[in-house]
Amino acid sequence: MPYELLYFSVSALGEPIRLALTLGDLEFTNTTTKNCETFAERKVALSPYGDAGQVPLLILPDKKTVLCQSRSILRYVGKIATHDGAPLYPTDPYAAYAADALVDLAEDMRAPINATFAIEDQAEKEAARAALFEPGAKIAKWLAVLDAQLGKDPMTAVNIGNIYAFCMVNLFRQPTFLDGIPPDFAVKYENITKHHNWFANLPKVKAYYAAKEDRDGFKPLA
Ligand SMILES: N[C@@H](CCC(=O)N[C@@H](CS)C(=O)NCC(=O)O)C(=O)O
Repeated sequence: MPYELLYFSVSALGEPIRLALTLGDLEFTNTTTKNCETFAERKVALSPYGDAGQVPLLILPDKKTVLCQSRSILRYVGKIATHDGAPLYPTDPYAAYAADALVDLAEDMRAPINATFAIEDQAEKEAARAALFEPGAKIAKWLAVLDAQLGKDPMTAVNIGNIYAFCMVNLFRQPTFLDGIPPDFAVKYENITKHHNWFANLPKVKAYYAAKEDRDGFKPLA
């Protein structure tokens, strides 16, 4: 019986979960607003938080248990999914800490974009987003830290930290559904680029995105 993920068709917070399920060969139904007419109703009915519920939601194969909170779901999947015989969420406490810290760092980098969703004027919104990538600004600051951290990563262990970092950088990489992101923002980060190419070329990752037209930013760089 497959898992079911409820999320929008965009990458964002659902993508690390999709990728973890894929890397772990765990079959899942990818339910989105594009292929499910009752998405909004199901979200409210299924969410442990009721009316306040958000997506992503992961419905377990028993069809009864529903998980919410994207990074908690990712850790759950990481504990049951293995890649090349190793769990995506490491069992060694220090390795688990390092993977968690990478998730949290990538989230620190992503989170400043949230405030821009409320800006109604399109030009103002795009300017606010571009400003986040100016040297020293909120996203650029954490991109530099992420780049330095990835420079210390041997890029051999496939785990939830690497999955989350890969997905959150690529959330901003062109083509992205987020208007206003500077197209070349990632070019200067050598370790992020190296990490991207390592991860995007993992056979299961490469195969997963090869078939997807709307995920060019997740494919190996030319
Ligand atoms: N802390 C939550 C945040 C989830 C969240 O912000 N979900 C947004 C989409 S990215 C959502 O469901 N928006 C629609 C809604 O609130 O109804 C998580 O990490 O899962």
